[in-house]
Amino acid sequence: MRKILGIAAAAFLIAANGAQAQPREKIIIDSDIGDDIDDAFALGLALSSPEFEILGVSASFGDTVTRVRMFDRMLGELGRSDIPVAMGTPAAVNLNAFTQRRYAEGGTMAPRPHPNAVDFVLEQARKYPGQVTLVAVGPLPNVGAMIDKDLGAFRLLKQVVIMGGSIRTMNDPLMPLDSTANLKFHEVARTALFAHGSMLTNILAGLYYEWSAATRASTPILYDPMTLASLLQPSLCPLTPLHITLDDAGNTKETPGAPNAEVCLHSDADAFAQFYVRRVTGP
Ligand SMILES: [Ca+2]
Repeated sequence: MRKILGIAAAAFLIAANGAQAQPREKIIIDSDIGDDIDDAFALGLALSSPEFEILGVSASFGDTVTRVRMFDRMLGELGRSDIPVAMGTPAAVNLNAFTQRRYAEGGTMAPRPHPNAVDFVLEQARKYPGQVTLVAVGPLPNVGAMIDKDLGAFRLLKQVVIMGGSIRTMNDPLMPLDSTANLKFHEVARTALFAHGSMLTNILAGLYYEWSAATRASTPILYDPMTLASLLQPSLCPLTPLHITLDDAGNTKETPGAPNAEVCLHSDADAFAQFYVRRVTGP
């Protein structure tokens, strides 16, 4: 169930109307990095985008211990150990294979503290009220825990951009109309990216081959980077205002009412792939 769904907090709607010039967008990426390959590609896009000030990243869902190791190694190898790495509560349940475990466990980075993910995000929201965009590209136990812990602080976020949910699914939440399922990263784009030869593209290439060996797949689908790309270039994934509610089974439903979310219903795969390669290989 993969789909981009941007949920705007009330504070975001007010801030958007104000449209004040901001030099850089403060973001935090909450991610299940290490399972599918697209989280690493999302981090790569964020690190390649001067429009973003990355306040931190946080590991969510399942084996968060190994996820923070992967974050530490990637950020360390890229000279960005200044970016805090927060850790969500580890859970024994992880339905997905950790396909990039060898890389994650192979780092030799010096140990550093990992703040609690929930506390870290809420602290940043309080510190920069109305300025922080939370980008959630994995399952949402961290986000749920933030809401449970301090809804008032959570509402201080500027917006929450989520890769998740399903809309107009014909009563089958496991087979959604997926606005990002077409984002296949084909060989031409991969070759252009991996031939670039920077530290970042070399890391992404290595992760890709590890993921490919583990999954026996060759064409990744870059769901997660679209969350960031949609912030950088909104035309790649135009947003439709909808009123969204959750039913008791956790399904997102389009219901009558004033819009409370902006939802990407369609995306342009070729334009996205070109944008991604251009951005990550750019100056
Ligand atoms: Ca993910």
